[in-house]
Amino acid sequence: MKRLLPLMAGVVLLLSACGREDLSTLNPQGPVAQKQFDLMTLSISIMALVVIIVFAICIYVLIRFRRRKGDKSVPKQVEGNHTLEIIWTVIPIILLLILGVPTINTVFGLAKDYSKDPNAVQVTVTSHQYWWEFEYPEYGIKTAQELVVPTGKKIQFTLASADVTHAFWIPSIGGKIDTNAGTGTTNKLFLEFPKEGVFKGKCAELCGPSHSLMDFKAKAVSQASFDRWVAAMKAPAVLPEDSKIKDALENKCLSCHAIGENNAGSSAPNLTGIGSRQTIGGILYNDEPGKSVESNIKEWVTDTQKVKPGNMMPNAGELGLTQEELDGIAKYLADYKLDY
Ligand SMILES: [Cu+2]
Repeated sequence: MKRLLPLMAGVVLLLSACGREDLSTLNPQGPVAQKQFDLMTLSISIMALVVIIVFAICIYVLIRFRRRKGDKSVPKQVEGNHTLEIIWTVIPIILLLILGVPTINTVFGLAKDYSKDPNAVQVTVTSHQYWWEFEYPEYGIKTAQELVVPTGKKIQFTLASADVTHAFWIPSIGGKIDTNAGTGTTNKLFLEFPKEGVFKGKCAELCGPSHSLMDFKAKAVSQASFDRWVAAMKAPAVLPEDSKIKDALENKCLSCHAIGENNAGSSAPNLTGIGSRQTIGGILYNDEPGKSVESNIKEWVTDTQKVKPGNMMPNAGELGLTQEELDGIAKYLADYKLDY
């Protein structure tokens, strides 16, 4: 037992999702996740009840009717019993109804489409290897890796993929749903965030070598804060004062990335307000000891393949960025914060 303790402690840590944000479906933080959790609880309870009763009867029969020493007689042969047959047909039907009615109700309830609801916030999600793009068509803004949503509203997602199939999942809020590739079709999902906070999202469909690193954040804020964020996102970007850094940024970054109102490039994550994001690349935390937005941007750009193997971003060498340019761009981006 003593030897098993460390192993069990490890398993508990593993199962309790030891990251900083809750990545557990077992601790729902919104009504969608709550309904999914309730369904799980209901079906596991019913199944557990059936297992316990069946095993109890089995064990009882094995012991009570076992062949005793010296007993060579053939037991009474019984075939067919109407009462028993009715019982073991009716009980499963009742159990299936108890399981089926709420399941169908919830599944259809959660498939509701709020695309036309004027009170819902519309978000178009495009998944890429290995990052997430969030577009708010009503506001004309695009962001990446950090989804910002107001609390207390329905958030209607319309999802598709730019390359291979991924799946959008915020375990403690709800989901998941595939983002399909190449079919021209979109999937829909609505979620609700009753509480302010940061919730971790994951890609839930094996999509390549950095699949497990394809994290994102969902940041739920008050309506007033959300409105300030939208305004800040729409405000014109102030480009670096130093013309050398500005040129490097424009020529080497903005051909793929967009910043502020500069929407020239959009094949890579939108960088507007990247200085206020919690992570760089969705996985390098800016608030860890010894780390900062600036150091993480440098770490990322210096060797993008080391951070996220298989991703599409060229590294500093391939981009022909000098150390001075990299330092200047990292500092500029780190200072590019949004107030909201
Ligand atoms: Cu994936």
